[in-house]
Amino acid sequence: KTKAFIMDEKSIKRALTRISHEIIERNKGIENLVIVGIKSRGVPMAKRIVSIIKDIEGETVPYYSLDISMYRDDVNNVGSININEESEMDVKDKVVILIDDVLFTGRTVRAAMDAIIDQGRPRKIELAVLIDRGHRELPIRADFVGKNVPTSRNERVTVHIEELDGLNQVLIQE
Ligand code: 3GP
Ligand code: 5GP
Ligand code: MG
Repeated sequence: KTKAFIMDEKSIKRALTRISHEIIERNKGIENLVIVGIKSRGVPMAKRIVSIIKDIEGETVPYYSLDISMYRDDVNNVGSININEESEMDVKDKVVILIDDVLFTGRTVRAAMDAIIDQGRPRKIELAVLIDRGHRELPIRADFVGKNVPTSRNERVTVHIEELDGLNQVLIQE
């Protein structure tokens, strides 16, 4: 059951544009930046951010996809990191920007940081999320947030991204 509409296509676009500007500003440019999208919906978001950064800075930042669904501490530890771009992630001495749709307990991000650090020692890791819904179980926070959405634990934030779902919107459901 839908409880509230949180973002439409335009507000998602504005949020990703703002986040792209903030990433560039915070890092004083795009030198040594690497963008990593986390599993399904973080991946098209990462691609959009790369494309917005290209429009602003004129260069394509290297980007990768990370599937940590089997890497979490609360799911069984079968399988491993799946990096589905052609090359290995080159993160050594880079500033890695992790991108995900929803930040909740923080366990996904913790697993993602583990996976990345296994590939090499980044100079810094920063986190960008479209929605922060609260309820952290680890000392993790996002550097760039599209929208803070207070939720109760049993609610679900549904994120629809055009590339996967055919439309762009964020809703709260229970
Ligand atoms: P995503 O992989 O595109 O991010 O976590 C797997 C999928 O389940 C996520 O899609 C997310 O959209 C959806 N999901 C919805 N509510 C929850 C939730 O409370 N926890 C988790 N882990 N996933 C949720
Ligand atoms: P965490 O690991 O922080 O608990 O959850 C983050 C991951 O789980 C994100 O990748 C996200 O896809 C998914 N997730 C957790 N809660 C929600 C939610 O309410 N809505 C959606 N769409 N995804 C969620
Ligand atoms: Mg996600």
